[in-house]
Amino acid sequence: MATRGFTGRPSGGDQSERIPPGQHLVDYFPVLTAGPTPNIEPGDWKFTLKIGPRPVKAWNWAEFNSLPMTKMTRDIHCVTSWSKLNTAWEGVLIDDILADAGVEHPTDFLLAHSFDGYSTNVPLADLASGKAMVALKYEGKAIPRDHGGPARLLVPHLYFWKSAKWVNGLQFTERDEPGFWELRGYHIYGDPWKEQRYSGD
Ligand SMILES: Nc1nc2c(c(=O)[nH]1)N[C@H]1C(S)=C(S)[C@@H](COP(=O)(O)O)O[C@H]1N2
Ligand SMILES: [Mo]
Repeated sequence: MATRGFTGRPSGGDQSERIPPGQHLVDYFPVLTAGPTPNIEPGDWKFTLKIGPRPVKAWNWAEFNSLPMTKMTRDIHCVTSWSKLNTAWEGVLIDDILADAGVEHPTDFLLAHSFDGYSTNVPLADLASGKAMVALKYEGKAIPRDHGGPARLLVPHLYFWKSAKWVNGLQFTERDEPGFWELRGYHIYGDPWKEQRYSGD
């Protein structure tokens, strides 16, 4: 690739190479929520891991906060066409949640569930191996409530609807079961680089 000269771009390379097709860059942080924003006090917070209908482990806020913390800075891509670069998160890798529960690979698929009734499906391969986390902090601070605080899923390599806000559980499922938006016409997988916006894309 030809040198582009001293344009002051970050060492990550040309920014335009980081914007998937059909997306445009924003520098603010839009809020997108299907319903009202829930208010979850730490004392009411609980995160449950299930295999099918069977709960295998649950953590309260203090227990969850004592799990290993990992930082992750990633670009995010919303299906409504905005992308935001270098968003900085801190939280618990899905790998570390599964390890704490002593669960490895009961099935290939999961549903994430949220306090507002939202759900979204993600294959285990896209949650494990350091790819995804339950984030507890954004830009060094508690995640603002409208962005999913106190805790949200972060699956940055898929469209942002997969990053369930106010997440309160992960459930292994036998099959790839559509969640809230996937039942309403969004793509079952949602790879922004393949523009998998709607079912049929
Ligand atoms: N629980 C819950 N999570 C959710 C949503 C929602 O309505 N409820 N909206 C999704 C959609 S469509 C997007 S684009 C992102 C938006 O996250 P943001 O509001 O922090 O930008 O959250 C996703 N996670
Ligand atoms: Mo979205």
